[in-house]
Amino acid sequence: MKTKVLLYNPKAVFFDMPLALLAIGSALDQKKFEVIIVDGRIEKDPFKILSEHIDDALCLGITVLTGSPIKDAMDITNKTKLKRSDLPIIWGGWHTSLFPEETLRDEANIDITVQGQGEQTFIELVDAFHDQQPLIGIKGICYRNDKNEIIKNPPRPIIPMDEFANVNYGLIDVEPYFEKKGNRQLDYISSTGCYFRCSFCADPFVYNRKWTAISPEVMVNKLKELHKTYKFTDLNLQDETYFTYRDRVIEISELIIDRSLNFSWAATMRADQGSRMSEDDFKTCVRSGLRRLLIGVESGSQEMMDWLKKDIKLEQVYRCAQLCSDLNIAAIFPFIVGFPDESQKSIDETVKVSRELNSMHHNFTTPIFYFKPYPGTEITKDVITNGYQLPQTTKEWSDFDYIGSSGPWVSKEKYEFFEKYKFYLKLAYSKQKPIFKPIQYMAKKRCNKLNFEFPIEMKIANILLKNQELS
Ligand code: B12
Ligand code: SF4
Repeated sequence: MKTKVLLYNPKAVFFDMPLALLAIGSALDQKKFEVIIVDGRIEKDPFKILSEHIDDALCLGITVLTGSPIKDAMDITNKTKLKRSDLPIIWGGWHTSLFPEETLRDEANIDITVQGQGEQTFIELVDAFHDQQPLIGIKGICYRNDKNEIIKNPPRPIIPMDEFANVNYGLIDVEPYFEKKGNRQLDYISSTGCYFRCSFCADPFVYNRKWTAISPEVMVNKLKELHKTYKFTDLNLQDETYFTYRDRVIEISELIIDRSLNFSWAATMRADQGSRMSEDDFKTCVRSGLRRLLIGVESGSQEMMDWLKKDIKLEQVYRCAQLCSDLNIAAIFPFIVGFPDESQKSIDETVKVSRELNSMHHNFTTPIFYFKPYPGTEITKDVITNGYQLPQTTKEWSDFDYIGSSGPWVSKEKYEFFEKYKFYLKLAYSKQKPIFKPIQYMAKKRCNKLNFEFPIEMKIANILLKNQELS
């Protein structure tokens, strides 16, 4: 009889496959353990499903991002403990990588937190529970000892991804994800970590600027198998920086072409990496199915980019944009505004560059986010020194909402300006039906003059969208 291991993905927006749980669940010895993944985003009553297994499970592992997913993770944790107080509950993922001890300090029902890459750590934890061994030597965890003291074990150095077992998508039913996404898009992760040092990003803290990836041959063999089994039409590469090594990306693309694997794919690219690739390299990617890139710009001001330690030049962004436009590759160029003490000049430059990029191709978008201090980043340390108070407890972190809102550094006027600008920018340069051409023409004029007075089109769109929601 196999021993049951329960895994839970909290409720969240969007329906990306639970790659973290697939990774740690697949790493376990499948002959010894029965891995049960429950996804709060897919199931109507996830706790009901978990309840059916709690009595004879070995442990429950939950993956946790900072923000609202903590609420649901806490709810499931507390309900599980009520049902079975001796079941070890482990939280892993980005939040507990950034707050290892604090999470245990605040929440008595969580027994262990995991930091960084989780596969090997989870193998060792599950074996320790199974064999009733102590947790003392397990790297990359934080736990309570017999005296109820919180102990933080040494970190676990990143392990090459090729050393782990293949990810077993059979641990989930992929069809509900395809259905929710509206297409047969498979999420996949081919690398972990990032070598860079952007000061607004948590990655350098969690992975210590290390990077590891699945080698091309192994990856494409796996993709071939997955393609045959799931007949996906699009591959969503969730890597932080898929284009870290040009040679690896080209080898993967050539293998996809050689094996006649017929699907499109999307990935994240840094502009410096892209600008070092030749046009032929881009063409090879397109022939292998590349349909969309996400290229973080963050700011239209080179000075601001340098302050963010982005290590990218604006010319590199434009070179990538030109190649994408020429080769008909869709592109998303995200920006951030509202950094502490950001000058009007920097904001103006972001407006200018986002408009220019948007106008280069109807399939280019430039989402503009407001800066919010993410835990663990260098800028966050600065804003704390200058008096900003971050949430203090796990409960407060669960109320911290990144999406849509801005920090105190954005005035009401600026916020309103950007909300209007974003609306008109999208309208001005995206593909529109002929009937909307006159409105599109007006939107372009507004964006060129930055005149958003009497935003009648925006009001009508809001009314229409509201009505749509109600129906
Ligand atoms: C898919 C994704 C999402 C999905 C959520 C997926 C889900 N499962 O719920 C969606 C689209 C909803 C999302 C939203 C957001 N995301 Co997001 N997202 C990602 C992305 C691109 C991939 C995550 C993934 O699957 N990785 C692959 C797996 C294998 O890696 P992993 O999750 O790190 O898991 C490993 C370890 O962490 C550990 N582990 C993880 N869980 C567990 C659990 C246990 C029990 C154990 C033992 C180990 C363990 O082991 C795993 C294998 O090594 C990452 C970037 C990245 N490449 O990781 C960003 C990332 C996680 N997102 C991030 C952010 C900032 C956001 C947003 C705030 C973005 C925004 N501005 O809108 C929002 C809001 C999040 C929220 N609060 O709701 C940050 C993390 C911030 C944080 N502190 O949590 C990341 C790292 C991007 C970044 N560099 O800034 N995101
Ligand atoms: S923003 Fe991207 S490139 Fe910069 S450190 Fe984070 S993951 Fe790396």
